Order: sequence, then C-alpha cells, then structure tokens
Amino acid sequence: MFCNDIGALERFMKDNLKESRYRHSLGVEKMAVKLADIYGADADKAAFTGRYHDIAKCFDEKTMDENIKRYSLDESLLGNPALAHSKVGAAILEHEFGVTDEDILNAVKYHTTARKDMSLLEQITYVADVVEENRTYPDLKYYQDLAAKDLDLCTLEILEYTISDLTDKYRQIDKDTLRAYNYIKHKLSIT
Ligand code: DGI
Ligand code: FE
Ligand code: FE
Repeated sequence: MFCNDIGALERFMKDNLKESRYRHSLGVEKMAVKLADIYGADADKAAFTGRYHDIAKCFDEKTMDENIKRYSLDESLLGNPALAHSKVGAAILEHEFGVTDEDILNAVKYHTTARKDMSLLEQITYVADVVEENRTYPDLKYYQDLAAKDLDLCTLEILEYTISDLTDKYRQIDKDTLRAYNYIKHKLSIT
C-alpha cells in the first residue's frame, strides 16, 4: 500500500472530517479512478489520492496554522486555510502516515491550485475534486462529461471559473493557479 497504516489513516479521516467531507472524499476517489481508467493513469494511486486529498480540510484556522509551523510550510499560508489545507494534508500523509510516493504527495499538495507542468495524476485529482458526484452546482453534468472527453479543456474551464470567482470576491489568485492557467492554455495551443 501507499502508507504505513491504512487503519490509522481511515481513523484519522473519520475523526477529523465532517460526514459530508468524508462523502466528498469517497466521491473524488470514485471519479479519480474513472478518469485514471480513461486517461491511462495508475488507478490505485488515483483512488488513494482521491480518498485522502482533503485529510486536512476540516482543521480550524488555529490548528491549520499550528500545522503550517510544525511542518515548516510557507508562512504565507498562515491565516489562509482554504489554500493551506492541501499543503498541510500532504505533509500529514508524508510525516504521520509514511506516504513516500512523490506523485501522490504532489497531487494532494496541488489539488486546490493545480500547477504548471502538473502530472497526469495531479490533473486527474484536480478535476475529480470538482466533478465528483456529490457536488451540487447546476453545471455538474456538463463538467463530468467534459472531464471524460477532454481533460485539458475541463482543467482550463475549472481554472477559468476559479480565477473569475476569486476576482469577483476580490481575493488573491495563487501564483500556481495563474501558472497552471497559462500552462494549460499553451498546452491547448490557445494564444
Ligand atoms: O477542498 P475542496 O472544497 O474540495 O476544494 P479545493 O481544495 O479546490 O478548495 C477550494 C477553495 O480553495 C475555495 O475556497 C477557493 C480556494 N482557492 C482555490 N484556488 C485559489 C483559492 N484561493 C485563493 N486565495 N487563491 C487561489 O488561487
Ligand atoms: Fe481540497
Ligand atoms: Fe476536495
């Protein structure tokens, strides 16, 4: 397996995630496996990454900040749990549960922002997070179909939505989000 104690990892999930977040995690696992089958990624890694990508999502801001310091993560994440939960999650999987697979750790680390030159597993995790079956936004079916048909285009549409949503809310756009956006446009030969 990809960790040293799957029982302890599951217990941590149950103890730390709300029920709806746990259900979301199972939905991302299922969707990530589906996309892995379509696009030729490792389905076991996609399942593991999908299931545990949000392991740190339900920490309150104080606990998140303590974890940022404990694992010596970028201090710019302090006070920003929405961005920090992916980095803290990867650190917990690595340091508390013995996950060593770099691709899995990166897919968790970048599941919120995506990044330039992301791997297939990273991209699948990023997309599966948004199109899993428990999401409730109106265009879900459209995004699910697009994910199955054209992963790059789906990634671009999600990035476009995220950037415009953050802009509407006067929030900062992470440099990895912006770089991922330009990278995927370049990949799609959009000038
Ligand atoms: O954890 P999930 O809810 O499943 O989804 P997620 O990991 O994509 O997190 C979504 C949150 O992340 C949402 O509050 C918006 C925020 N986010 C995503 N990209 C950026 C961002 N926040 C900032 N400030 N900058 C970004 O580029
Ligand atoms: Fe997340
Ligand atoms: Fe998620």
